[in-house]
Amino acid sequence: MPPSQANSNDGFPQDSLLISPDFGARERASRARASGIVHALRFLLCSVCGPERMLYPVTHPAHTNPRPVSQSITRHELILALPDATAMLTLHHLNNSRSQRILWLLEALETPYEIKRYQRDPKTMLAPPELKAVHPLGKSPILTDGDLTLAESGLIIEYLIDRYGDGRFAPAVGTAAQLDFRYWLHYAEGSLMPLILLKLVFRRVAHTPAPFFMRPVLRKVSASAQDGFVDPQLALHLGYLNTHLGKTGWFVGDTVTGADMQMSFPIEAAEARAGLGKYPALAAFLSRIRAEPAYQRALEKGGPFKLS
Ligand SMILES: N[C@@H](CCC(=O)N[C@@H](CS)C(=O)NCC(=O)O)C(=O)O
Repeated sequence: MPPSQANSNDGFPQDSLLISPDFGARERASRARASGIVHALRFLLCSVCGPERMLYPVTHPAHTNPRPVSQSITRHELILALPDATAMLTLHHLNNSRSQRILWLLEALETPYEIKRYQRDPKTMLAPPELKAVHPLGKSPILTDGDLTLAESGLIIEYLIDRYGDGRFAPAVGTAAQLDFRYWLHYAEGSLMPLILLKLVFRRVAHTPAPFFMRPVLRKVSASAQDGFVDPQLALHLGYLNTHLGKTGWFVGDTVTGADMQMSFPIEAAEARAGLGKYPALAAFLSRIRAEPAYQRALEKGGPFKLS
């Protein structure tokens, strides 16, 4: 039998298109060698530059302090190189809004800031037009820091922690926990909030003022959207969060981080719009964060906070 057709111990012909166990072992060994070399190089780099630089070979955008594209710098350096780090932080705060989570972080950081307040239109619940002068979408929160104007709460949390955190409220850069941390920053607005918003919208649809003959139709549309999609999806997500929080009580690690601040708003909104009776770890999370001194100071600063 030609060697190319000889069977391996596991019965795979050696010339098979299937990858034989032997091939897998060779490939793993070669990957391990390559990764060993990469680790050794990283170690050398690390001892010269520090661990953050090792893990973030990013290019620097062309602004105040341009560097050659090939030169690696840390995310922290990027943040510190942003223009005008000395100006006062201003939070553009809308009542009863996601901005409350940023107030909590600012209070926890104990860094000086000022609040500019905006009130929702009591009928439409929309922000007043003045907020559009700060950012074209006119949504809150918006943070200004010197020449910088930042929108999106997840970004604002990352920015504040990177620039003013001194290592607090987020896991170290380059660790797996930091990926978890960023996961929750994205998840809160990307996955959970859309469902909670749908819940609010379909609840309202049922009570929209309409001619009497339309009302049963609206109620039917509302009920079938909630029963057929929104409620089962919410149950899926809230169950997932309940299991996760059941472990340490916090979203990342065993202490409060910016991830808890970001997740606080959708969980407060879920309590108001769907109830947390079936999710004891979520209810316990709310009690835990409400006991945090910085959270309480943020409530005093932000004014009444009641989601419906
Ligand atoms: N994804 C954005 C959402 C911002 C947002 O929609 N904010 C709401 C308050 S919770 C708002 O400004 N609503 C008033 C409006 O839309 O006019 C974030 O996380 O910052």
